[in-house]
Amino acid sequence: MNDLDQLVAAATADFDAAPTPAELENAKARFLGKSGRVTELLKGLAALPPEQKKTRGAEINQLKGRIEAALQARRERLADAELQAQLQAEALDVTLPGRGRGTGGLHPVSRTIERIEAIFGSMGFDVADGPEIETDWMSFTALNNPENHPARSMQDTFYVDLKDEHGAWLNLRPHTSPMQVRYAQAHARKHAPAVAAGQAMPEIRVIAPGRTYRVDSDATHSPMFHQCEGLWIGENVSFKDLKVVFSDFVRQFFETDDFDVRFRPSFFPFTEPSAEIDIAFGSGPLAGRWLEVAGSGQVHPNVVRNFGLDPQAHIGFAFGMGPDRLAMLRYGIDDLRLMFDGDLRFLAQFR
Ligand code: 2NL
Repeated sequence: MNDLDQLVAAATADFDAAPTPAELENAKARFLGKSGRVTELLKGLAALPPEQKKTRGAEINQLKGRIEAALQARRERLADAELQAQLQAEALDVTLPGRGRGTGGLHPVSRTIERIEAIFGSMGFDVADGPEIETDWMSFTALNNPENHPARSMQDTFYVDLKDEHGAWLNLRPHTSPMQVRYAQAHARKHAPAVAAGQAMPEIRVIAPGRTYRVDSDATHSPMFHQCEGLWIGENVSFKDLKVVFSDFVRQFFETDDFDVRFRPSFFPFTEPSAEIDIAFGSGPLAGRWLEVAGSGQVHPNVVRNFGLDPQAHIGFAFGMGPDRLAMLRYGIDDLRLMFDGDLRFLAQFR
């Protein structure tokens, strides 16, 4: 091995020992840099006689080429190693199961209202909608509430700091009845020409579910709660129809035939006669206890008149129930406040 071969071997060893690209560049400088060993050899040419210069020069250039090739080979190996290390570090196991995405769900009260709508829908009932801020006439007067009835008081009803065109304060509807009044009025207007021409008016069959507001707050009362009222008006709609419709609703809602229904005399200004509807299951965790599930009655003639209809020709019943309480009974929830706290530990159970 001559001195030039030794130099190539030394450079190759030096390059191969460099662990990083930066250290490889330092090693390169030691051989190919301004005062590197190959550069020193080239400087040495000047001292040689002209006949040796040519061959020695060619040898040194060849040596330089071999060292550069060794350098390039090491560079490529280092770059390759770096790429491999990076791929290793960023490795993804595409076979791992995903973390999944959180799924939401309908609130138990929304689910209950959807069930009520579906069941009454199957019995031909339409679904009414309407404003939550109401006039005094819609919330109280139309429903036969006397002018001095306590329900109208600031203690019982939330008022809005705005007056209607008659100078009466607007209120947050204390029940969903105003939606039915609006629905019945629109129905009466729509069919008035046909009725005037002696034709029969199509029956009114509607339910009105939605948010309602009363000044009341404890374990069993929330200032915002839900109601679902129902109204069926025709030429000959009786309490018997109410009993059939409501019993069928209970059967479908609770998915059981094993219950009794009882109508207990009561009083509401908007119905006469009036009754509370109680049910008692024959089996299950609530078996044997009478549970009050709705208020009901034959719509008062004054209210039928306020619909824009003749109480001599149109008769029917109405009922009102609380989806919040129905949801509690169906799902076995014991505190109303859980319904409106928005606690995900509670809500996630209904996904
Ligand atoms: C209750 C009482 C009831 C009604 C609601 C009603 C609506 C119109 C006309 C006549 Cl537009 N009545 N609704 C009737 C009787 C009882 O609900 O305790 N609800 C939870």
